[in-house]
Amino acid sequence: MELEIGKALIKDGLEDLYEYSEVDVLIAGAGPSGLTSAKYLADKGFKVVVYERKLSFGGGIGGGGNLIPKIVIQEEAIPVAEDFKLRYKKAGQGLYTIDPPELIAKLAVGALDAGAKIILGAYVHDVIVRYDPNRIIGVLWNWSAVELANLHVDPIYTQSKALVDATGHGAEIVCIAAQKNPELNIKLEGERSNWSEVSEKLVVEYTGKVAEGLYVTGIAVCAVYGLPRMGPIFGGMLLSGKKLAEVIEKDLK
Ligand code: 48F
Repeated sequence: MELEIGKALIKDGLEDLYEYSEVDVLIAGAGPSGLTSAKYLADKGFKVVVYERKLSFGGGIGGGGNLIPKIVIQEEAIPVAEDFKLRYKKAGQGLYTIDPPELIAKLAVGALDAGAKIILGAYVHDVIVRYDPNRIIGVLWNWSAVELANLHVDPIYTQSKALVDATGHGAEIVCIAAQKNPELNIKLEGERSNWSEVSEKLVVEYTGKVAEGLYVTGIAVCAVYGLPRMGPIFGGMLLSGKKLAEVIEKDLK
């Protein structure tokens, strides 16, 4: 039986990696913004893969606000919450609370049921770039275990029409693209201090294309465009993920 177990996972696992080495949309990060955009993009018929550095999804959701087991969304995000069949409770002027485990689970189920592929324990290490015209055409990725063990193991490639930075506060992918490729003319402003009301609106407004083939969603938008952060309110993350799916749909169709 052991032989069959090993063969089953090697065959199907490697077949999946082969199948997803070329995609329409590659999303780095399975936090709220990445999972939301994965669902809406897969719903629109795009081939979507999400690479998540950790062995679990949800990003910053699990810790709630200050480890208090609730997160907050605002009225504007209720339609997205409904799309994911989330249960929410009114908690004051235009604000609603959600249990973090429910948000994590239902965002992931939404993305998976729509047809997105999620690969856990894998991180985006670098971008693949072409010039004249300047564009990003994919990534180099590797297993997080390799990164943690500090091993020198070369990463491999995934080709994408659209690469999405949903990596959170550090905007890791946009940083790498900007630092290694001055030709792309990407200027990183750095995240500013908290102003929830303003940030929740601006993060959605600025969600979109950073360079040809490269997009940003979620809190990473703040780091790229010098916007204030917002704390444990997540409506902007959901709305940013949804908006990004619309932007990419327009660009790819
Ligand atoms: O940090 P994260 O939850 O980003 P987000 O979707 O949401 C932000 C909120 O959680 C919160 C906030 C708003 O209220 O301020 O912080 O913008 O999820 C980012 C995910 O990306 C993974 C990381 O492990 C996390 O799960 N990640 C980071 N770098 C990489 C990565 C990488 N290079 N490759 C793959 N995954």
